[in-house]
Amino acid sequence: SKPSFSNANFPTTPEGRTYHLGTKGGEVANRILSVGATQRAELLSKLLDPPPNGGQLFRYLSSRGFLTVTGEYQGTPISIVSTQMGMPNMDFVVRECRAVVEGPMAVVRLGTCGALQPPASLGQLIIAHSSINIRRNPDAWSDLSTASMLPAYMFTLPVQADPHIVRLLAEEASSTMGASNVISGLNATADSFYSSQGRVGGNFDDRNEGLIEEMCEKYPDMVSLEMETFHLLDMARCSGGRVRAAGMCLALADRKSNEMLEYARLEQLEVEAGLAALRALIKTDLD
Ligand code: R1P
Repeated sequence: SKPSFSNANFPTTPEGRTYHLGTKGGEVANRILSVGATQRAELLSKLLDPPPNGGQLFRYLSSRGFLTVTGEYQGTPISIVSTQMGMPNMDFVVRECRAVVEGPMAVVRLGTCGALQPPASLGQLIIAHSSINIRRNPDAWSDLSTASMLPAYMFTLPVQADPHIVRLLAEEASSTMGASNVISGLNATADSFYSSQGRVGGNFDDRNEGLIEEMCEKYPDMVSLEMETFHLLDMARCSGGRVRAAGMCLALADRKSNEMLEYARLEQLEVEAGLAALRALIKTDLD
């Protein structure tokens, strides 16, 4: 049967389950690893400590497809949350986890991304020391006579990741993956996998043929392109210090050469990067 929700401002069930993630107090740890794919959440949940007495990890798959797995890593409570794709989904994850967790929180995103320009290359783990947001500006397509003067894509100012977590991620990832496979730089979070990431195709008037070159020219240290990190960092910035956050991504695509990483290699890299994320999360100072 469908649960009933009250309070249209922030809907919850009578027992306090949130509207989209479906979790309630006591089910989510204050250290969270956010990953895009449910399969990645399942894979990384195998790295958590085996529950005592042959028990099971806490798992909740919401009707909207968000999976939360909660357990411990080396004795410290951790939740792994599959966040799906894009900024609205990251918004649900940060806000609805924040609503059910007590005390300070740390959130690390482990995603996949496109490698934009050197030193980024395929298969690397790219840690975002900061991120900008790139979005398509629909007004540029309006019927107004002035529309052609508007930029088709807009770039925000950068928002910083938590420097303490970034440092821990870099240290831990260098040890699980090898320092030469880990870089850090400016990330860009786009509002589309296609238009605002400079992918060109014939079906839509995207006006993005020069977008990749424009990004590289404007931001020489921009290394990764994906769809969530900026919003996570922006939410942390607006949390009054109650959410500390950082994001990192495995480079699955090379946006200059158009090469893709062999999928068979991804799982091993996800495990190595996932271990680094878990180790950094348990070392994160939350006081
Ligand atoms: C697009 O294919 C998705 O992959 C990347 C992008 O940010 C977007 O969510 O990250 P994830 O692998 O974490 O989903």
